[in-house]
Amino acid sequence: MSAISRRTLLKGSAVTAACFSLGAGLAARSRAAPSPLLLKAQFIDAKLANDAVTPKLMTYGTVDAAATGMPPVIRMRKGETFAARLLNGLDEPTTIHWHGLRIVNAMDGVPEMTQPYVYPGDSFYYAFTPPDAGTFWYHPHCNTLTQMGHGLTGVIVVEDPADPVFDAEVVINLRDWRLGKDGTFLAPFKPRDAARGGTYGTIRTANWQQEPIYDAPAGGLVRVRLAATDVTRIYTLGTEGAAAMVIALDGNPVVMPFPIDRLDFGPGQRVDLILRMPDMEGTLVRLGNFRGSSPWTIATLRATGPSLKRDLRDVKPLPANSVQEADLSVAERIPLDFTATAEHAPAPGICGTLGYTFWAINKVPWPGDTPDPVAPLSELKLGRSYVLQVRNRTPHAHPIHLHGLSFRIINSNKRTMLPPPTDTILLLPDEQAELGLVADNPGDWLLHCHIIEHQKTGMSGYFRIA
Ligand SMILES: [Cu+2]
Repeated sequence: MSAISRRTLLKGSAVTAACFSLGAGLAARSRAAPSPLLLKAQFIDAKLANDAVTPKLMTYGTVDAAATGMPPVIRMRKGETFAARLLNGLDEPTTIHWHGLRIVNAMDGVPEMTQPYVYPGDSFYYAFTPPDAGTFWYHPHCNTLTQMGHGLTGVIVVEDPADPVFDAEVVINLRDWRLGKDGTFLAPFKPRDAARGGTYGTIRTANWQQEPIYDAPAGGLVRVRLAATDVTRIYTLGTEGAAAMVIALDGNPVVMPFPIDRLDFGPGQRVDLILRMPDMEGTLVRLGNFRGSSPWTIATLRATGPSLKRDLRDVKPLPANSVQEADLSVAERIPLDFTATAEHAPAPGICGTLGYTFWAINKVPWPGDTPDPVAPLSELKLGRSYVLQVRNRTPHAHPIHLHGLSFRIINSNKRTMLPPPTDTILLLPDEQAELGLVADNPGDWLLHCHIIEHQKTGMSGYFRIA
């Protein structure tokens, strides 16, 4: 496999070509009305494991028969308008949510809340301006356990012209699949597991491949962008064979890059690393998951060519995104308790219910993506500061994601090091934390666990900002 250098990416991908055309020639005109990237949600057959072909995977975009079939890595520019047309080639309604992007509510992709369902054969036009650079991702917000579980998760890279330049970049879409031995999909979940940590896949992949190998220049500095797009799995990331520093978490640069050692990140979260390749050609660097008792390889980087002899200290810091800091002296406190709840069946919804209720926020289980949503968790005043007092009263970790806003973890009974602003906190068992935010984006914004079984069996709600 060839090196995925920045140059190659810019030249090689159809997606980038589409994005790139925005900046070329008719710059002034296309800035106002960029030609949309076509994202066709569709079925394909592809090989994910050994010899078995999996029929009816779901993906986005133009599928290149020679490629894996994975949804494209979408490249955007910070502060520049991006546009895409979702065309629904599936046999059920869908939408696209742009995870982590602080964009206008009408583009957030939550059916019944921010937009209508996009029915089979119909289109929806998305256009927005990403305010932050970093690593993000996209997925449906409709019948998500099936649609995401069957393939509809893609990575977004938002570039900043002021980003430091690396010798290579590797983008990794990290996820599992629940497949039987014949390659066909198993039931998406087991109720018994949904009421615990979630149901795991049977096949683990990086970029829809098992343990892929990527070439990178020997002695070079590689930016590795990882997005955990799985519906269940929490990863403990580590590297072997090279020095690596964490430079950004969930899209935002860390103030002081730190050696990775072992880093937990859950569904919905992203990690950006800078890795210094070994000098000797052919040397392998392993990115692994070290969670649990038997670590396994996510992907391998192979040093190629003569050493570039770079130094990790050569890298300039990433430019910060401008996220407003909450004024803690006046911030209103909002308690949010995440709990298990007594089981009962929710009302069926067009966008899929799992038929169970296991979880709740402030004792209220979300009834599912129904046309009659429950009241907001809280109504926030536009521009005001708030502190969410989150308490995990369960023995399981929950990656809690807030749409449309970034928040900062102010304190926690389970952490010594606090990350940069984020859209997703991996709330640890029995963790109590305070999250500061400024309600600077009007609209209805979901807050939910990104273990999709938890989300779909009650651990969901929303804030209204006006
Ligand atoms: Cu959860």
